[in-house]
Amino acid sequence: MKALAIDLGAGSGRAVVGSIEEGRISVREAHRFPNEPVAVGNRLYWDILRLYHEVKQGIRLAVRQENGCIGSIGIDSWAVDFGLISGSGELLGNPYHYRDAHTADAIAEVLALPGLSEAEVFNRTGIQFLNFNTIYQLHALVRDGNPALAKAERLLMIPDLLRYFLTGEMHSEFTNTTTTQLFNPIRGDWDDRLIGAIGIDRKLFLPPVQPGTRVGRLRPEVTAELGVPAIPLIAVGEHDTASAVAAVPALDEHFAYLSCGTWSLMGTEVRAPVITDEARAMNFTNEGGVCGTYRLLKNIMGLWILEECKRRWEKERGSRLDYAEMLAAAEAAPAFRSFIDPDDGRFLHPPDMPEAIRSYCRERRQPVPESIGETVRCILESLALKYRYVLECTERLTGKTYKGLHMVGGGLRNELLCRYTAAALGRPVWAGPTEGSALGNLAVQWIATGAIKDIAEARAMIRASFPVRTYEPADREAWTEAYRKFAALLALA
Ligand code: LFR
Repeated sequence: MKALAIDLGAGSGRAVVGSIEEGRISVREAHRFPNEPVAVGNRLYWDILRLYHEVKQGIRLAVRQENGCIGSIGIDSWAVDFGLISGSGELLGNPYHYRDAHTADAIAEVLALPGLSEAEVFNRTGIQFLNFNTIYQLHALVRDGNPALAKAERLLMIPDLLRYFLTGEMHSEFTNTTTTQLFNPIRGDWDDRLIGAIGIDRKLFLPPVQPGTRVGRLRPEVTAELGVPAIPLIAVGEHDTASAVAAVPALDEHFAYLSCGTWSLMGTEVRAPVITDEARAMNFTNEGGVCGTYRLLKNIMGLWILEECKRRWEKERGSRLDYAEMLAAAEAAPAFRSFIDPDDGRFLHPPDMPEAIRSYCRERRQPVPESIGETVRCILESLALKYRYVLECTERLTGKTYKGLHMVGGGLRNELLCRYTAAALGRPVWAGPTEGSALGNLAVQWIATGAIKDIAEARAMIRASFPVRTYEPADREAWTEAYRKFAALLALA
């Protein structure tokens, strides 16, 4: 039976139909739509009703194109953002975008609350400190006297919310739940102490359901509107990164991955969260995974920096720029001239990304990248070098050595980045599939319906069905020297 994955990314959403024939998986995009956040004054929102409208169009088109043969639906999206639901079941306002500036100082504010400290929050959750985590967003709403919060009965993460609109049932999916930094993986439940400390009512939070759980069917109003049957929904790894990791075509039990898109998420899969002082010092996270796993990883700012530069340059030129042109200019630019720390806070949501890069280089007394080629080269080299650092941190935390790196996600289309990554790591990169999250979403649906036995079989099938391209390391000496400079610049231990 075919399954439908709704996969929402920060820039676009897709409805992807997956099929299995003779042990091979194939995918087909039934619908793609833009996801454009909306700025109102200094606030930044997701256009959630438009997204819901497009999700419905995706379901309608997929069912029509497949002659009704869609057996189940799963939804995944970015993490940490949420909607608040009233006692009468209505959405109370537009969800904020995680790049909204209201949480700029929120980590320090929360850690200054009575009884809280960095160690306390990390030991209870195992989650990295990112200022947009749900805990800090909720704190900002309390601090600012947000009126919706006072009326809220339930909190639903973005995929939970869209699923609720489709089915009328409210559930809190586990992988996304963990990204709130309010879930305690040791106790296996929401952390009452943290929820109380930020002044939030415990009633907002539903017991988490594991990926693979059946979570309702399309409600009658939806089936009537779209002219489709009452298709069941399955909770998948609803955090897109959980789905991407589920789709890593690794044949070994221990492997390192990089999910490469707007964000770069790098780490490994573990059986139990690694909650140690060392993990906290490196600001690693332990997010929930599928099939009883955890994802020990770190967020790296990723191709967002490049996408934002592109947006800015296109605005300045008044015409479109294509990636091939940008990458060719980068290759022609001089190597290792200046580096940035991609995770410097200034790159989270600056009004002018190329200027943010120039200001970083100026402050560090490095040559300032001016042209498109120089800037792109600086971004891609810096990302690749940061990957080396994070991979080595992962090895320190697990005590394992990884022979190479699996890269999945749309970012692999950037071949220059794959090449630089292999060179910076001094190890091979196995790049593919580009479909990361949508495939992991489908895999969990198929495991739930019995079409695939378990996650190991799913990964082997993905490996057999999609090309994986190997990039071998090159220019070792030059990259080793570049890493030494990069590590000194960022004062990496
Ligand atoms: C990637 C991702 C990351 C999360 C970030 C914000 O798409 O889901 O895992 O940290 O978006 O939600």
